[in-house]
Amino acid sequence: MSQVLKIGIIGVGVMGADHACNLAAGIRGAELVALADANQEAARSLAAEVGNPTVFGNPQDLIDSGEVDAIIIAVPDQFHAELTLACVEKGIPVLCEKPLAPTFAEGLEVVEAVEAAHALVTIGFMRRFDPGFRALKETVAAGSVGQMLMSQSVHRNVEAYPGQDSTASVTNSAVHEFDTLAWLSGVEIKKVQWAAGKASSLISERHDPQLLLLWDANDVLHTVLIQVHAQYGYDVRCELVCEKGSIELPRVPALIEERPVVISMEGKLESRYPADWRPRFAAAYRHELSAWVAATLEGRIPDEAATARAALQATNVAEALVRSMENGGTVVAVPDLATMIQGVSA
Ligand code: ISE
Repeated sequence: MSQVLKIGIIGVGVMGADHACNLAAGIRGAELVALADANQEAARSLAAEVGNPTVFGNPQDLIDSGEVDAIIIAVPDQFHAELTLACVEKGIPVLCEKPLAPTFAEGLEVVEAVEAAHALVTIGFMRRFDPGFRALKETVAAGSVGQMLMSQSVHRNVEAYPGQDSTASVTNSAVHEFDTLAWLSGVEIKKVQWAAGKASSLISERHDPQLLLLWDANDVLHTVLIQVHAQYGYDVRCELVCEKGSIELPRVPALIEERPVVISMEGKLESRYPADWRPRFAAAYRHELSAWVAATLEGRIPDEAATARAALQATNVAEALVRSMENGGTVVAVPDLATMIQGVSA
């Protein structure tokens, strides 16, 4: 592979455009050479902003073009598996947006293909590259706060994506927490329970908010409040309750790049919430891209990144929670991933 990684992006929606702008602004060792999207108008208009890469109307044409060394997949969740498989078949390294797939069955097929081919597939759980989440992990690992006993997370979006139901809050949004909590604690989630009470009257297609309970292999209880139609702003919180202290992320307003200060004036404390995840995780997305480009040039995936297998485990946890939801909130054991992977390939 050349010393410059020629990158193609499939999908020019919110995340495809974000990655394209980051690459165009300059990621060492990377060159954005192609975009693909059925929406040619959107693809051409993005291309004009990011250095005029070649525009393809069909993802497979980009994959077959021979013009790219690596591909970023940033399309709706239901197309992640098939496009990742198409890249694996061609031996093209991939950074695919999370989740690996909306269902375990689709994700399992990808993991088996990836592992059989020793393919370079990274899943974009970008919080692993966020300075705040990394500091949480490093602080726990340093040991002075003692063992982790519990954690409480909050994940809020301004408005739910239209046309989705309650399960999408778990499989598309809270799936971040399932990856993050396993990564932070170093062990897998073993048991889950879904709970909910009064729902917002502002949205009828799904139950919002929801409370998710997760027990890990050390019996640490993790709670996640997921609210995807919260109206006021994008808000992600995480507190780790440990034996000798507690560690938490600073409140979002202090972190976002567009307004990294809190103003006290005229008897008020003033700050702003971002409208979505891009400003909140801007640094994480840039670090993720830089690490992915550098590692891909060396023929590996970044050390901290989510592998296809780790991403499948997040979807495995999500499916257990959906089962709990469908059964009125029973406690559900998370099936053992290694057994299921062996079970299918045996
Ligand atoms: C969205 O798809 C993302 O990945 C965001 O990071 C997440 O916070 C949001 O809930 C998802 O819908």
